[in-house]
Amino acid sequence: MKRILAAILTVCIAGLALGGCAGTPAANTASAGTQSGAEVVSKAEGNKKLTVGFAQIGQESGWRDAETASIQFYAGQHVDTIDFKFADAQQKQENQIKAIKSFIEMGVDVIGLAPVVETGWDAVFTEAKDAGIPIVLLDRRAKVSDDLYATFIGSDFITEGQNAADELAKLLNNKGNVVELEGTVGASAANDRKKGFDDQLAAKYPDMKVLASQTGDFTRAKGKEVMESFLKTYGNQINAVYAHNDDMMLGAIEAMKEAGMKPGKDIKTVSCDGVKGIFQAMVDGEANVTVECNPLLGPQFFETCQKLKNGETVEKWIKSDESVFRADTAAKDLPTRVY
Ligand code: GYE
Repeated sequence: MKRILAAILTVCIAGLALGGCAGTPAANTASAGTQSGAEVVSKAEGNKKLTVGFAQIGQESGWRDAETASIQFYAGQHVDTIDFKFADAQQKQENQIKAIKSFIEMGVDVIGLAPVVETGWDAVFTEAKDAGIPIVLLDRRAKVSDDLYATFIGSDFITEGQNAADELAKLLNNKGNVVELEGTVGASAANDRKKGFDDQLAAKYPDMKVLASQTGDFTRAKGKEVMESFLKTYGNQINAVYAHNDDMMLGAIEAMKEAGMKPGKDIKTVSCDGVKGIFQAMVDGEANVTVECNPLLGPQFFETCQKLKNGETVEKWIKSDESVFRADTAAKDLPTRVY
Protein backbone atom coordinates (compact mmCIF):
# COMPACT_ATOMS: atom_id res chain seq x y z
CA MET A 1 0.00 0.00 0.00
CA LYS A 2 2.76 2.38 1.04
CA ARG A 3 4.64 1.68 -2.18
CA ILE A 4 1.61 2.28 -4.38
CA LEU A 5 0.95 5.50 -2.53
CA ALA A 6 4.56 6.60 -2.92
CA ALA A 7 4.35 5.96 -6.67
CA ILE A 8 1.17 8.04 -6.97
CA LEU A 9 2.76 10.84 -4.96
CA THR A 10 5.92 10.84 -7.07
CA VAL A 11 3.86 11.19 -10.24
CA CYS A 12 1.96 13.98 -8.56
CA ILE A 13 5.08 15.92 -7.57
CA ALA A 14 6.29 15.70 -11.17
CA GLY A 15 2.79 16.64 -12.29
CA LEU A 16 2.71 19.65 -10.05
CA ALA A 17 5.93 21.00 -11.55
CA LEU A 18 4.24 20.71 -14.94
CA GLY A 19 1.10 22.37 -13.72
CA GLY A 20 -1.03 19.79 -11.94
CA CYS A 21 -1.98 16.22 -11.23
CA ALA A 22 -5.11 14.13 -11.48
CA GLY A 23 -7.21 16.00 -13.96
CA THR A 24 -7.01 18.83 -16.43
CA PRO A 25 -6.06 22.34 -15.34
CA ALA A 26 -9.03 24.32 -14.10
CA ALA A 27 -10.86 26.29 -16.76
CA ASN A 28 -12.22 28.73 -14.22
CA THR A 29 -10.72 32.13 -13.64
CA ALA A 30 -10.14 33.54 -10.19
CA SER A 31 -10.97 37.18 -9.66
CA ALA A 32 -9.72 39.50 -6.93
CA GLY A 33 -11.55 38.87 -3.67
CA THR A 34 -13.08 41.49 -1.42
CA GLN A 35 -14.41 39.12 1.21
CA SER A 36 -13.42 39.18 4.85
CA GLY A 37 -13.73 37.18 8.07
CA ALA A 38 -15.73 33.96 8.03
CA GLU A 39 -17.24 34.86 4.69
CA VAL A 40 -14.30 33.73 2.62
CA VAL A 41 -15.95 32.17 -0.43
CA SER A 42 -14.65 31.02 -3.77
CA LYS A 43 -15.04 33.43 -6.66
CA ALA A 44 -14.24 30.79 -9.26
CA GLU A 45 -16.75 30.70 -12.07
CA GLY A 46 -17.38 28.83 -15.26
CA ASN A 47 -16.27 25.32 -14.27
CA LYS A 48 -18.98 22.97 -13.05
CA LYS A 49 -16.42 20.65 -11.48
CA LEU A 50 -15.04 21.37 -8.04
CA THR A 51 -11.31 22.07 -8.50
CA VAL A 52 -9.18 21.50 -5.43
CA GLY A 53 -5.42 21.70 -4.85
CA PHE A 54 -4.04 20.01 -1.75
CA ALA A 55 -0.55 20.62 -0.35
CA GLN A 56 0.27 17.60 1.81
CA ILE A 57 3.15 17.56 4.32
CA GLY A 58 4.87 14.33 3.25
CA GLN A 59 4.97 10.67 4.23
CA GLU A 60 6.45 10.88 7.71
CA SER A 61 4.02 8.51 9.46
CA GLY A 62 1.40 5.81 9.05
CA TRP A 63 -1.16 8.41 10.10
CA ARG A 64 -0.11 10.72 7.24
CA ASP A 65 -0.33 7.87 4.70
CA ALA A 66 -3.84 7.07 5.92
CA GLU A 67 -4.92 10.69 5.53
CA THR A 68 -3.46 10.89 2.01
CA ALA A 69 -5.16 7.62 1.07
CA SER A 70 -8.50 8.87 2.42
CA ILE A 71 -8.25 12.04 0.31
CA GLN A 72 -6.98 10.30 -2.85
CA PHE A 73 -9.67 7.63 -2.52
CA TYR A 74 -12.49 10.16 -2.25
CA ALA A 75 -11.16 12.17 -5.20
CA GLY A 76 -10.81 8.95 -7.21
CA GLN A 77 -14.43 8.01 -6.47
CA HIS A 78 -15.64 11.43 -7.64
CA VAL A 79 -13.66 12.09 -10.82
CA ASP A 80 -16.83 13.20 -12.61
CA THR A 81 -17.36 16.07 -10.19
CA ILE A 82 -13.91 16.81 -8.74
CA ASP A 83 -10.65 17.91 -10.39
CA PHE A 84 -7.99 17.13 -7.81
CA LYS A 85 -4.37 18.31 -7.74
CA PHE A 86 -2.04 16.86 -5.12
CA ALA A 87 1.43 17.95 -4.01
CA ASP A 88 3.73 16.13 -1.56
CA ALA A 89 6.00 18.71 0.11
CA GLN A 90 8.40 16.19 1.62
CA GLN A 91 8.06 17.86 5.03
CA LYS A 92 9.32 21.24 3.78
CA GLN A 93 7.35 24.44 4.24
CA GLU A 94 9.00 26.03 1.17
CA ASN A 95 7.59 23.21 -0.99
CA GLN A 96 4.11 23.73 0.47
CA ILE A 97 4.35 27.45 -0.31
CA LYS A 98 5.43 26.66 -3.89
CA ALA A 99 2.49 24.27 -4.27
CA ILE A 100 0.01 26.88 -2.97
CA LYS A 101 1.37 29.47 -5.39
CA SER A 102 0.97 27.09 -8.29
CA PHE A 103 -2.62 26.27 -7.21
CA ILE A 104 -3.34 30.01 -7.17
CA GLU A 105 -1.95 30.32 -10.69
CA MET A 106 -4.15 27.45 -11.85
CA GLY A 107 -7.19 29.20 -10.40
CA VAL A 108 -8.47 26.29 -8.31
CA ASP A 109 -11.72 26.76 -6.37
CA VAL A 110 -10.29 25.81 -2.99
CA ILE A 111 -6.81 25.16 -1.59
CA GLY A 112 -6.30 22.52 1.11
CA LEU A 113 -3.21 22.55 3.29
CA ALA A 114 -1.86 20.50 6.17
CA PRO A 115 0.65 23.09 7.44
CA VAL A 116 3.91 21.40 8.43
CA VAL A 117 4.59 24.22 10.93
CA GLU A 118 2.29 26.84 12.46
CA THR A 119 3.99 30.08 11.45
CA GLY A 120 5.19 31.74 8.24
CA TRP A 121 1.99 31.56 6.18
CA ASP A 122 0.74 35.16 6.12
CA ALA A 123 2.18 36.21 2.76
CA VAL A 124 1.04 33.22 0.71
CA PHE A 125 -2.38 33.04 2.41
CA THR A 126 -2.84 36.72 1.57
CA GLU A 127 -2.04 35.93 -2.08
CA ALA A 128 -4.75 33.26 -2.05
CA LYS A 129 -7.23 35.61 -0.41
CA ASP A 130 -6.49 38.31 -2.98
CA ALA A 131 -7.16 35.74 -5.72
CA GLY A 132 -10.51 34.87 -4.07
CA ILE A 133 -9.46 31.32 -3.21
CA PRO A 134 -10.44 30.04 0.25
CA ILE A 135 -7.97 27.96 2.25
CA VAL A 136 -9.02 24.88 4.20
CA LEU A 137 -6.55 23.85 6.91
CA LEU A 138 -6.52 20.11 7.35
CA ASP A 139 -5.35 18.32 10.53
CA ARG A 140 -2.79 20.97 11.62
CA ARG A 141 -3.37 24.62 12.37
CA ALA A 142 -1.62 27.75 11.09
CA LYS A 143 -1.12 30.85 13.23
CA VAL A 144 -2.73 33.46 11.00
CA SER A 145 -5.60 35.88 11.44
CA ASP A 146 -9.09 34.45 10.99
CA ASP A 147 -9.74 36.21 7.70
CA LEU A 148 -6.89 34.34 5.99
CA TYR A 149 -8.43 30.85 6.13
CA ALA A 150 -11.95 29.48 5.81
CA THR A 151 -11.85 26.63 8.32
CA PHE A 152 -9.73 24.13 10.23
CA ILE A 153 -10.81 20.48 10.00
CA GLY A 154 -9.12 18.40 12.68
CA SER A 155 -8.52 17.36 16.23
CA ASP A 156 -8.20 19.07 19.58
CA PHE A 157 -4.51 18.43 20.28
CA ILE A 158 -4.63 20.11 23.70
CA THR A 159 -7.28 17.59 24.80
CA GLU A 160 -5.19 14.77 23.35
CA GLY A 161 -2.21 15.92 25.46
CA GLN A 162 -4.40 16.13 28.58
CA ASN A 163 -5.82 12.66 27.93
CA ALA A 164 -2.29 11.31 27.47
CA ALA A 165 -1.28 12.76 30.87
CA ASP A 166 -4.33 11.23 32.59
CA GLU A 167 -3.59 7.83 31.03
CA LEU A 168 0.07 7.90 32.08
CA ALA A 169 -0.93 8.97 35.59
CA LYS A 170 -3.22 5.93 35.82
CA LEU A 171 -0.45 3.62 34.59
CA LEU A 172 2.06 5.07 37.08
CA ASN A 173 -0.27 5.56 40.06
CA ASN A 174 0.29 9.31 39.75
CA LYS A 175 4.02 9.09 40.38
CA GLY A 176 7.12 8.65 38.21
CA ASN A 177 9.57 9.86 35.58
CA VAL A 178 8.52 10.38 31.98
CA VAL A 179 10.53 10.98 28.81
CA GLU A 180 8.78 12.74 25.95
CA LEU A 181 9.20 12.30 22.19
CA GLU A 182 7.95 15.46 20.53
CA GLY A 183 6.64 15.82 16.98
CA THR A 184 8.05 18.11 14.31
CA VAL A 185 9.39 21.35 15.79
CA GLY A 186 6.88 24.16 15.28
CA ALA A 187 3.98 21.88 14.21
CA SER A 188 0.65 22.62 15.88
CA ALA A 189 0.17 18.91 16.62
CA ALA A 190 3.48 18.91 18.54
CA ASN A 191 3.06 22.30 20.25
CA ASP A 192 -0.42 21.54 21.55
CA ARG A 193 0.12 17.89 22.48
CA LYS A 194 3.02 19.13 24.60
CA LYS A 195 1.08 22.02 26.12
CA GLY A 196 -1.95 19.90 27.02
CA PHE A 197 0.30 17.29 28.63
CA ASP A 198 2.49 19.76 30.56
CA ASP A 199 -0.48 21.78 31.82
CA GLN A 200 -2.26 18.66 33.01
CA LEU A 201 0.81 17.42 34.91
CA ALA A 202 1.23 20.84 36.51
CA ALA A 203 -2.45 21.01 37.50
CA LYS A 204 -3.07 17.45 38.69
CA TYR A 205 0.04 15.32 39.06
CA PRO A 206 2.81 17.04 41.06
CA ASP A 207 4.72 13.75 41.52
CA MET A 208 5.06 13.07 37.82
CA LYS A 209 8.15 14.57 36.26
CA VAL A 210 9.30 14.97 32.65
CA LEU A 211 12.99 14.02 32.73
CA ALA A 212 13.70 14.97 29.13
CA SER A 213 11.81 16.03 26.03
CA GLN A 214 13.15 16.03 22.48
CA THR A 215 11.84 16.01 18.92
CA GLY A 216 11.65 12.76 16.96
CA ASP A 217 10.08 14.57 13.98
CA PHE A 218 7.02 12.26 13.98
CA THR A 219 9.08 9.42 12.41
CA ARG A 220 9.81 5.93 13.62
CA ALA A 221 13.54 6.16 12.84
CA LYS A 222 14.02 9.39 14.82
CA GLY A 223 11.83 8.11 17.67
CA LYS A 224 14.15 5.13 18.00
CA GLU A 225 17.29 7.27 17.83
CA VAL A 226 16.09 9.72 20.50
CA MET A 227 14.91 6.91 22.79
CA GLU A 228 18.33 5.28 22.54
CA SER A 229 19.95 8.46 23.77
CA PHE A 230 17.34 8.84 26.58
CA LEU A 231 18.09 5.28 27.68
CA LYS A 232 21.83 5.96 27.71
CA THR A 233 21.39 9.07 29.85
CA TYR A 234 18.58 8.03 32.22
CA GLY A 235 18.47 4.20 32.05
CA ASN A 236 16.40 2.73 34.89
CA GLN A 237 15.14 6.11 36.05
CA ILE A 238 12.64 6.13 33.17
CA ASN A 239 9.17 4.89 34.18
CA ALA A 240 7.22 5.92 31.09
CA VAL A 241 7.38 7.33 27.55
CA TYR A 242 4.95 9.85 26.12
CA ALA A 243 5.24 10.13 22.31
CA HIS A 244 3.35 12.68 20.21
CA ASN A 245 2.65 9.92 17.68
CA ASP A 246 2.55 6.13 17.48
CA ASP A 247 5.28 5.89 14.83
CA MET A 248 7.84 7.46 17.18
CA MET A 249 6.63 5.10 19.93
CA LEU A 250 7.09 2.09 17.66
CA GLY A 251 10.70 3.24 17.17
CA ALA A 252 11.09 3.76 20.92
CA ILE A 253 9.74 0.25 21.58
CA GLU A 254 12.50 -1.17 19.35
CA ALA A 255 15.09 0.86 21.26
CA MET A 256 13.79 -0.38 24.64
CA LYS A 257 13.82 -4.00 23.49
CA GLU A 258 17.34 -3.70 22.12
CA ALA A 259 18.41 -2.26 25.49
CA GLY A 260 16.97 -5.35 27.22
CA MET A 261 13.93 -3.56 28.68
CA LYS A 262 10.29 -4.64 28.52
CA PRO A 263 8.24 -1.83 26.97
CA GLY A 264 4.65 -1.79 28.27
CA LYS A 265 5.87 -3.38 31.52
CA ASP A 266 9.21 -1.91 32.80
CA ILE A 267 8.46 1.29 30.92
CA LYS A 268 4.83 2.30 30.31
CA THR A 269 3.80 3.89 27.02
CA VAL A 270 1.19 6.40 25.84
CA SER A 271 1.21 7.83 22.32
CA CYS A 272 -1.19 9.54 19.91
CA ASP A 273 -2.83 8.47 16.59
CA GLY A 274 -4.26 4.95 16.88
CA VAL A 275 -2.47 3.27 13.94
CA LYS A 276 -2.66 -0.50 13.52
CA GLY A 277 1.00 -0.98 14.51
CA ILE A 278 0.44 0.33 18.02
CA PHE A 279 -2.66 -1.87 18.44
CA GLN A 280 -0.48 -4.86 17.50
CA ALA A 281 2.13 -3.70 20.05
CA MET A 282 -0.63 -3.48 22.69
CA VAL A 283 -1.80 -6.99 21.78
CA ASP A 284 1.82 -8.15 22.18
CA GLY A 285 2.01 -6.51 25.62
CA GLU A 286 4.62 -3.95 24.49
CA ALA A 287 2.51 -0.78 24.59
CA ASN A 288 -0.19 0.47 26.95
CA VAL A 289 -2.38 3.23 25.48
CA THR A 290 -3.01 5.18 22.29
CA VAL A 291 -4.95 8.44 22.18
CA GLU A 292 -6.79 8.32 18.87
CA CYS A 293 -6.49 11.05 16.23
CA ASN A 294 -8.61 10.54 13.13
CA PRO A 295 -6.85 10.79 9.72
CA LEU A 296 -9.84 9.73 7.60
CA LEU A 297 -10.69 13.28 6.65
CA GLY A 298 -11.22 12.89 2.88
CA PRO A 299 -15.04 13.03 2.83
CA GLN A 300 -15.28 15.98 5.26
CA PHE A 301 -12.55 17.82 3.37
CA PHE A 302 -14.22 17.64 -0.05
CA GLU A 303 -17.71 18.28 1.33
CA THR A 304 -16.36 21.45 2.95
CA CYS A 305 -14.63 22.50 -0.28
CA GLN A 306 -17.92 22.06 -2.17
CA LYS A 307 -19.77 24.21 0.37
CA LEU A 308 -17.14 26.94 -0.03
CA LYS A 309 -17.43 26.78 -3.82
CA ASN A 310 -21.20 27.15 -3.40
CA GLY A 311 -20.64 30.26 -1.30
CA GLU A 312 -21.96 28.66 1.90
CA THR A 313 -20.49 29.61 5.26
CA VAL A 314 -18.74 26.85 7.19
CA GLU A 315 -17.78 26.47 10.86
CA LYS A 316 -14.35 27.91 11.69
CA TRP A 317 -13.38 24.60 13.37
CA ILE A 318 -14.81 21.28 12.16
CA LYS A 319 -13.79 18.87 14.94
CA SER A 320 -12.95 15.19 14.51
CA ASP A 321 -14.53 12.56 16.76
CA GLU A 322 -11.99 10.41 18.59
CA SER A 323 -11.39 8.26 21.67
CA VAL A 324 -8.71 6.60 23.81
CA PHE A 325 -7.76 2.91 23.39
CA ARG A 326 -6.04 0.75 25.99
CA ALA A 327 -4.16 -2.58 25.88
CA ASP A 328 -6.97 -4.49 27.63
CA THR A 329 -9.30 -4.19 24.60
CA ALA A 330 -6.61 -4.10 21.85
CA ALA A 331 -7.16 -7.67 20.62
CA LYS A 332 -10.86 -6.91 20.08
CA ASP A 333 -10.17 -3.46 18.58
CA LEU A 334 -7.35 -4.37 16.16
CA PRO A 335 -9.52 -6.06 13.48
CA THR A 336 -11.79 -3.00 13.36
CA ARG A 337 -8.97 -0.50 12.71
CA VAL A 338 -8.81 0.78 9.14
CA TYR A 339 -5.45 2.59 9.32
O1 GYE B 1 -0.35 12.71 14.69
C1 GYE B 1 1.33 12.42 13.07
C2 GYE B 1 1.53 13.03 11.76
O2 GYE B 1 -0.81 16.33 12.03
C3 GYE B 1 -2.27 15.13 13.41
O3 GYE B 1 1.06 14.36 11.94
C4 GYE B 1 -1.15 15.07 12.45
C5 GYE B 1 0.11 14.37 12.96
C6 GYE B 1 -0.04 12.92 13.37
O4 GYE B 1 2.75 12.88 11.20
O5 GYE B 1 1.47 11.03 13.09
